[in-house]
Amino acid sequence: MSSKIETLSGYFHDYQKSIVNPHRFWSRIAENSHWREKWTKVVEHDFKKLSIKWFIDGKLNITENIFEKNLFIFGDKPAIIWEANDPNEKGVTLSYRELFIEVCKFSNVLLKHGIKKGDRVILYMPMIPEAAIAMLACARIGAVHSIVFAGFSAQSLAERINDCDAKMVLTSDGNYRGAKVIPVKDVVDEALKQCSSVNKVIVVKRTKTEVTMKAHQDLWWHEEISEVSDVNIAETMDSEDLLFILYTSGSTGKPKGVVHTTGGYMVYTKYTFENVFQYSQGDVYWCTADIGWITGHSYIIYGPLLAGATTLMFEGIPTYPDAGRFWEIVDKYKVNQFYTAPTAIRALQTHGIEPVLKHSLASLKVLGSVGEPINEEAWHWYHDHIGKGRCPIVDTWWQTETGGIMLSPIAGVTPTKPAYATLPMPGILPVILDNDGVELIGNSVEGNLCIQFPWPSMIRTIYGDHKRCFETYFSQFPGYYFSGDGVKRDEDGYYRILGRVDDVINVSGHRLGTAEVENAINEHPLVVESAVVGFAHDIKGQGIYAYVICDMTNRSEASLNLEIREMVSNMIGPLAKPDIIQFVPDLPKTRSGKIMRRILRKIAENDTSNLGDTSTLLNPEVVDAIIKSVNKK
Ligand code: 7RM
Repeated sequence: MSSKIETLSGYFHDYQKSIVNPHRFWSRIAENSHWREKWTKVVEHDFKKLSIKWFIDGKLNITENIFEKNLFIFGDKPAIIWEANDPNEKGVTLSYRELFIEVCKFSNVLLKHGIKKGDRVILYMPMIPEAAIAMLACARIGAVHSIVFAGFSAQSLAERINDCDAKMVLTSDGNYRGAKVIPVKDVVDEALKQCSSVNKVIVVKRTKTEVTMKAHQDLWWHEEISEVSDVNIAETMDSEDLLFILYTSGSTGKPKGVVHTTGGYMVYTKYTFENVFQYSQGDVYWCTADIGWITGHSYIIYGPLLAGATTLMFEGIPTYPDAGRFWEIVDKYKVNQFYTAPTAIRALQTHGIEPVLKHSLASLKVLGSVGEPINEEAWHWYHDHIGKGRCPIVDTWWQTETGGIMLSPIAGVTPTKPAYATLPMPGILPVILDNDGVELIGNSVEGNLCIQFPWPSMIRTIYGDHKRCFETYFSQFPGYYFSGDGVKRDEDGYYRILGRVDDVINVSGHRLGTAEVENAINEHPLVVESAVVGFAHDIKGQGIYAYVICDMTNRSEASLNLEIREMVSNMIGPLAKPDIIQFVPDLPKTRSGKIMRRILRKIAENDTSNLGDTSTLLNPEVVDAIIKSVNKK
């Protein structure tokens, strides 16, 4: 059966079928993949005890579905087109056959160093082909990859390594980011001082940055790869065997290791990739995310490669050497589908349309948006100046936990509306609940976005903490998956995401927990207490506003400000640096000792005319003091 949606009535038809009989619907879609042994049952779930299983007893290997299954058809077709940070450096194109050989070789390297099915391997790598090769090699031998975005600090890297007890780390000597070279191997060295589980580090030579190679531990990628066979037989995986762990921030505590398993993730990322972007054979598809985020996993690597697509991978940043770089690349490779984040669009918007007009962009057919709400102004700019009014925009709402796209237009099929993620993908049953858990039926309602029925690529657990998974996503509204986002269903039944309803902030499409940032700030020896909230930021979507109680004796605000920002950068990474630090005498607290963030959010947004009910505050006078200290600035 072809699973391609081609018309709006076809979409409604498939949606209906998927809801009436999900077993039959997903079975038909999964049949398009290659299974070594077929599943005996499509899905079994219990959101109350938290057990979710898809394609039960199915046996497969996801890389066999990328390579062996496709080689006869796509062998010489480009799988990955890689564009370097420096526009003058020659790029690399790997055909499906060439990529397959590299993946087999690196699989053999992993095996040679004792990595077995189920072992965890951390990737802390730049956007280079070796990162894709490493991911796929892990999947091929059944090792569980956990990619840590290479902008995270040594401290964050160490926490993740220790949380999943990783045996190996894959990295590079350095990382090119625009005009900068970041010494990533040094960060790994620093992190490993706190980790005992890792016994091998494999290093790709990328920037020729000087590094120290520790005897019996550190190995060069190019040396390792030259000594192994290019034949590798893929490991047999159960549908529910772990494929990867990806850490993400929540409203409390340390980042959580979101677990995705093999069969369901494969079926869902392929299906959504093909449909949302309406990929046709021969098209060149480009997603600008980093593989350190879920978007990179599902829609640079797995979804596109499972679909036999040509996927472009870009090492650099949108503004290097200038603000026309994205558009230059679109023209250079005749990109047909382009998928990016609103923050990138807004940042480029500030450079005006000159850099855009230098390029034709005639190859573009579909534009995508992901990571945060896209404001109407950015939507129109993207639509008019990049898409020249002829490319549909797919505003795709989903999460690390959902594994794949949940709400989105189907390109060219679903009529779009600025800032709306429009309608659910087939198989997805969104419901809107009020704060008491009552379902809001019908149109023109808003509330908490929950999902009522499981879908193949959903989170299975949090690594090492199943209870936390249940508590975070399935306990607030029993029987549902709770996304943490607010949503509106308008008069046409279209969905618009309103943003997080919890203490997660979204800075340039990157998720951060307010508690995480507070913990980092509190590490400064002079800090007594802090409270962090998000505020509307023109480019980043949300900025970070920190209220800090600090011992200021003999110290200037300016120097403390710098030190605290540095502290956060060291503890988490530069992306978590507060935009504004405000030193305050105290924080507004309820009688039970909880910080009233609602009030702090309003002050950060400069909206102090109506602060709502402050009568439950233990210390209402502090609100005035904080407002005064803002005005003084
Ligand atoms: C894919 C990804 C998830 C959070 C999510 C939302 C926000 C993502 C959209 C969006 C409005 C969108 N995973 N979000 N996509 N908000 N419209 N199209 O970003 O785990 O890193 O973040 O991002 O708040 O809960 S993520």
